[in-house]
Amino acid sequence: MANPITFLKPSQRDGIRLIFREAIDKDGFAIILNVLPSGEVEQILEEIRESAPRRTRAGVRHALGLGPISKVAQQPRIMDLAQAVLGAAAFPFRATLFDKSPRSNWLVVWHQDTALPLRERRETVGWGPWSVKDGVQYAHAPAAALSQVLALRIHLDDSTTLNGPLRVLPGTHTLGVLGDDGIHELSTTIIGVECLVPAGGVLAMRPLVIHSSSKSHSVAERRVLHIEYAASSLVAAPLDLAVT
Ligand SMILES: O=C(O)CCC(=O)C(=O)O
Repeated sequence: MANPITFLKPSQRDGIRLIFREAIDKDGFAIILNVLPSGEVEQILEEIRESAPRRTRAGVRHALGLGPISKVAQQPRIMDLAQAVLGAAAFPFRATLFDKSPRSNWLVVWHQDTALPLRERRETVGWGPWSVKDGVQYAHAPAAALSQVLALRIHLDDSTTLNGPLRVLPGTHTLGVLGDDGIHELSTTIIGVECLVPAGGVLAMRPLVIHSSSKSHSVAERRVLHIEYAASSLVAAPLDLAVT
């Protein structure tokens, strides 16, 4: 289990931000506890329920247009985490609500997140192959663009060893964009870390850190808001990132 970072007094903010940045640089991920109080988590869940989003099996994709989710993405403590790593111009560009439960149970094999949503399809060296998901254009991106992205996974339920938590291979974000064989090889040589995060905590991760998750073996839901932030509107230049 990774050493979690806890938010302490505002006077300790600069020290905590430094520890956080160092963990992201070294391991490609970090866990921060107690970012949102439990009352706020309950309220977010209630607001999402009321907005009745259209869902797929894994949850809700392209969710940044939903009021309650956009509000979480801009919440000052969440923005502060994104800015600690990406700088003051950081902004959210994509949100996914991953909802894993006995009713909708799923797994993902070891992979890196390499596709970025783009405003339009323009063949560009280093980008591709292209695809369309839910009407949004996607291209696999070069490592230089992905290294300017950070995902903040806001836990709306406790993630436990039983309900299909995310597992990561520490340090693999530094290895660039890997093929299936390379990913498989690393998954047999590096010891995976289970990211057990209580509700209200955040798992921050680089998209290139190799990750996976298994099916849930619990009745407890595991809802996670996965929000991706870019360091600036130019990270996909000469292409334009879509906000979705
Ligand atoms: O939430 C999970 O279990 C998997 C998420 C994932 O695979 C991803 O963000 O690419």
